[in-house]
Amino acid sequence: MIQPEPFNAEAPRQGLSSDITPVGQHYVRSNFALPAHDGVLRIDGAVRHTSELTLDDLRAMPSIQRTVTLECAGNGRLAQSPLPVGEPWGGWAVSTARWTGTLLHEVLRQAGPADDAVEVIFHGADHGPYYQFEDLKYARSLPFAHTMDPDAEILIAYDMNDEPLNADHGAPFRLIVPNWYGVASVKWLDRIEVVTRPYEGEFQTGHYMYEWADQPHEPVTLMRVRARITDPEPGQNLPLGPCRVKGKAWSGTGPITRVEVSLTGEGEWYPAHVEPADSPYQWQDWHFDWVPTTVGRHTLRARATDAAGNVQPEVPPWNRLGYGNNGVEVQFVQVV
Ligand SMILES: Nc1nc2c(c(=O)[nH]1)N[C@H]1C(S)=C(S)[C@@H](COP(=O)(O)O)O[C@H]1N2
Ligand SMILES: [Mo]
Repeated sequence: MIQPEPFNAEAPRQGLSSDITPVGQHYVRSNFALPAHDGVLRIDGAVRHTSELTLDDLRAMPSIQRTVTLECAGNGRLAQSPLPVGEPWGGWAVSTARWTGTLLHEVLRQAGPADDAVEVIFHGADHGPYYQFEDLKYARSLPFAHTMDPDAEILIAYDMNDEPLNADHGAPFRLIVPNWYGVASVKWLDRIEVVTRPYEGEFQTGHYMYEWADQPHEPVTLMRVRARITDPEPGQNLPLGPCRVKGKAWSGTGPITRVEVSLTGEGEWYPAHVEPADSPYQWQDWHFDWVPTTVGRHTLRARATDAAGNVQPEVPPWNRLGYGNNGVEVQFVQVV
């Protein structure tokens, strides 16, 4: 657990052992205390028809179900050096759930967005003190074209793993934005506001920004390609003989096409077996059969490549708030 109030927790190791993370094991990232939500979703701003939808209204619309891996942009912050500011996430702020909901673009189309719309702001009901702000509400925007793209399959979700969304994950409804870091998937959604100017709120331009040393700052968007070793555990004792190294890999820019494993620091990489994706937005299993021939300490590294050609770097560029750390992990095991 990162902190009890507001509750923030990584997934336990078992949360990455199957395709779907059980609800009680899914990581939780909440910036503020659990909010009261009046059960109404307002759709307003630059639209022809302002409307108010309830959970029943959303459930009455056509529903779709998508399995989506969410990762916090701060996942892996602890492994960056020097240590950036922010919650000390290790490497388990990533999980996968089956989400059921209404397609965002259909809800927006019914509202009749203005021709000069440029972005859509998603407001959460949660709020509280935040750095220099006495009482800030959680809100993030997406480019208008992305929200209206049927292929983006952005959901207003109300069920998680076939159960009604619980309080920690955003009841009664939340946004789910496939391929993007979790920050875009606004929980406790209570207002969808179409705007004709770029949104400049704190969660858009202050936090959840890559503050590069030598390039203009930019908001975090798509999840970066990454592999995790889930078995064996770090420091685990293994008997001499065949061993299956297992893990998960995911990316916001296309399916994983390759995972390689290295057994020394010298950079000889061997191909792992990668399972095809069951669906486009979910992590993939990989494994590597290894036969250690000497007792003692051995190192393991895993490196993923995605369909867009992105490869995990050894050391990703450092940024002040420590986002998007997809550096190759090093772990050791003891062969005894
Ligand atoms: N309203 C609201 N939505 C939010 C947040 C929040 O603090 N408030 N946190 C975001 C972040 S940073 C992440 S990583 C995901 C986490 O979703 P989860 O808690 O369901 O895993 O929710 C996002 N949506
Ligand atoms: Mo996050």
